[in-house]
Amino acid sequence: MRAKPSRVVLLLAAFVAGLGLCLGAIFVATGLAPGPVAGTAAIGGPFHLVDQNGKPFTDRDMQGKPYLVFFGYTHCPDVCPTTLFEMSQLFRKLGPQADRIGALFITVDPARDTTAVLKEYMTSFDPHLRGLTGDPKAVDAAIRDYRVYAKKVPLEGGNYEMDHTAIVYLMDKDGHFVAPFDMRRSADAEAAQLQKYL
Ligand SMILES: [Cu+2]
Repeated sequence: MRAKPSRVVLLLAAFVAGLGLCLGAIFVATGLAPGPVAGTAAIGGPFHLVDQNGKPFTDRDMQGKPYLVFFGYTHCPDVCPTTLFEMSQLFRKLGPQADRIGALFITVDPARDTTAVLKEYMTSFDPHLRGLTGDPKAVDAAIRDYRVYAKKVPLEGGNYEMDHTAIVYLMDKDGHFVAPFDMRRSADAEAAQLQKYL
């Protein structure tokens, strides 16, 4: 285990800066303050992936449910397992409402994260959490559409880690990006926010 909080903070800062630039561009282009639709349209979108059971899974499968999206990879030493563990606590807190809310873990490492690897990995977490992988091109498209940063970092011995954006995205029932979802709160506070989007 090797902690890299500074890296995560940097990635978060890069994302926020990118979002700021993006909103700024919209502001300049339209001459209007960005509204909720104009400002959020650039994050997320249709995707065509495969879940941990090998079934095709697209954004349409989430229609009618608010959902969380988190990008990562199963070999991640710290950030991913921690985030998925916290998400599992949140889903336990939601009780029966958890069935009306989704959570997607999309791999940034489809070469290693096959459906079989994801299936085994996801057994460690709440069953409402769904692991998604797929054709590398389809995964790349999702990474791009969510403006995720993901980069291979070679390790000694031929292995590698992935540096990646560690943001949890909150999407509404229509699949529109709402805001980054703050996982540093209590599960109660997180659940209260999600319930507003049911
Ligand atoms: Cu990770």
